[in-house]
Amino acid sequence: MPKKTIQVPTELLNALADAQHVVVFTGAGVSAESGVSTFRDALTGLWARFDPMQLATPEAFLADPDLVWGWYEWRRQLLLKAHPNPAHQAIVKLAQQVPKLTVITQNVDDLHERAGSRDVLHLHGSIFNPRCFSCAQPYPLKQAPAMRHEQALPPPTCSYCQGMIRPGVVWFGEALPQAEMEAAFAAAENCDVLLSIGTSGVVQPAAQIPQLALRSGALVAHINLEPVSCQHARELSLVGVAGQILPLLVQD
Ligand code: BJW
Ligand code: ZN
Repeated sequence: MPKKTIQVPTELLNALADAQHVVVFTGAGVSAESGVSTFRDALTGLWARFDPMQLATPEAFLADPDLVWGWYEWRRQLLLKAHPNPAHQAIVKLAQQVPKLTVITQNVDDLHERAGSRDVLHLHGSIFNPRCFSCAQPYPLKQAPAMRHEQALPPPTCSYCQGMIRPGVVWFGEALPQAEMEAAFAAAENCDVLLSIGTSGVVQPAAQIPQLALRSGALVAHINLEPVSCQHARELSLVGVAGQILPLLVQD
């Protein structure tokens, strides 16, 4: 299929050229072209096949730890095989072309880091940093048996308190990590341009970040497969895949 021609608004290119501080705020869509499933896309999203309330809450983990741990182990193994895509790479390049760039992600993968981004603020934790459910002691991941599909797997046990090891992600009803949250909100309030990439913008409190940037006078550009409704004069929607649009925002 021929690639769609995308016109980047001059207003955005000019704002990026003049910006002192750019914030890149990402969601699952930025990793979609790496083969990582999003959550809410109608046919391919994880929540089309799995019930978030049975997998992504502390109550679900306590009710069926093997189901939840096995599901996350399966996703972790898929992520180990994935590679950063042109969107992750363009963000690294953009960081070299502006005085300051902060990456804030809702993703639990490490594809920004593997592309070369530094000091990424992970609002929803990391699938690679499990910890004890009882005493929060970090757990060094060991190689698990290879999985070809999702399957139940008992979680390992904490060597300090014998508690169950849980995935290091933020589940529904849990607080976001405070330091990351404060740094992310401060960056949004102090940036000139915010790029909101591949997020449905429905999960709180992360969804407030573009709004905060707008209220602080920044230009906000949404980059998404779907048009994003823009209520503000300094808000733009660029429709298309992130891996095609992001490279158009950086110089070769
Ligand atoms: C592309 C593309 C391409 C595709 N290019 N674009 C009412 C009821 C119950 C709860 C609540 C409620 N109202 C508010 C809440 C709270 C809740 C919440 O917001 N729920 C809403 C869903 C209703 N929030 C919380 O519970 C948070 N905690 C909290 O509020 O705590 C309060 C508290 C304070 C103090 C003490 C204690 C508590 C925590 C939220 C945690 C979210 N966790 C998850 C799972 C992480 C672990 C895991 O990976 O399994 O995080 S949910 C899931 O959604 C994941 C994501 O990070 C997050 C956001 O999703 P994202 O990234 O936007 O993905 P999608 O799939 O939604 O969108 C992808 C987009 O990309 C789409 O728009 C596509 O079009 C686009 N796209 N391909 C460009 N190639
Ligand atoms: Zn423990």
